[in-house]
Amino acid sequence: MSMNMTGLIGLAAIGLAAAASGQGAPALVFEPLPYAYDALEPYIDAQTMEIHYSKHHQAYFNNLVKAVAGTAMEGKAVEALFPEISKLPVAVRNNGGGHWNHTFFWNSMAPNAGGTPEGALLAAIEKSFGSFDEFKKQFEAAAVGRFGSGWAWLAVDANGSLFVSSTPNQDNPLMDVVEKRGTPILGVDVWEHAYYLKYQNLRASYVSAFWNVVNWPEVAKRYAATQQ
Ligand code: MN3
Repeated sequence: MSMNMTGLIGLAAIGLAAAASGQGAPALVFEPLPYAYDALEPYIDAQTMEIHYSKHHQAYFNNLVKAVAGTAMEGKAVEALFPEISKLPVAVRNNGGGHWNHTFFWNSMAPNAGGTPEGALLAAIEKSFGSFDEFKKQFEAAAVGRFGSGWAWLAVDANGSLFVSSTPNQDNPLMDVVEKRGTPILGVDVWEHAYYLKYQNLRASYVSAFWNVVNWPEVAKRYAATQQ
């Protein structure tokens, strides 16, 4: 009985992956959260994590799968769509951004993290911003100053230099619709759904707490990948 159930679930999962890609290769994957819902307590509370991941992110993913089904976009990695997102349906921009940004965000954080970056990443931050503290100030200002819903980013431009920016809604620096394009290496979600249960209207307190969960080794890996 349990083997049959497992087999059925496995088949259903393969069917979904095939339907999403159109080629049998799972181009769109709703990855498991890389830690438990309560792993980032007390900075990000378990209830917020659970709703954010299992309701908000899941909905972006489901709507993205629907938006690309039966089109030439099916089977493509979502980030492959961003350089020409201005020409694609708004549902792909919003839900493709929503899916990619959240996957990126979950992996930007880790339990027992925070502290300061090291090595080449720290050197690049100091070169572009003067100091780590000055970078934090600019990143917080971008996050707190974003009017309405959106994101703040640390990204690498075409010359390999770091910059801070913010984008509205589910846009990100990989898209051809943003003011300054680049490859993001850190991002923070400043939609109210990311912090309202714990911080209410105090977005600045949430952003300031975010530093305690930043996964700097992962950010450093992303930075190194842009320098090759
Ligand atoms: Mn969100």
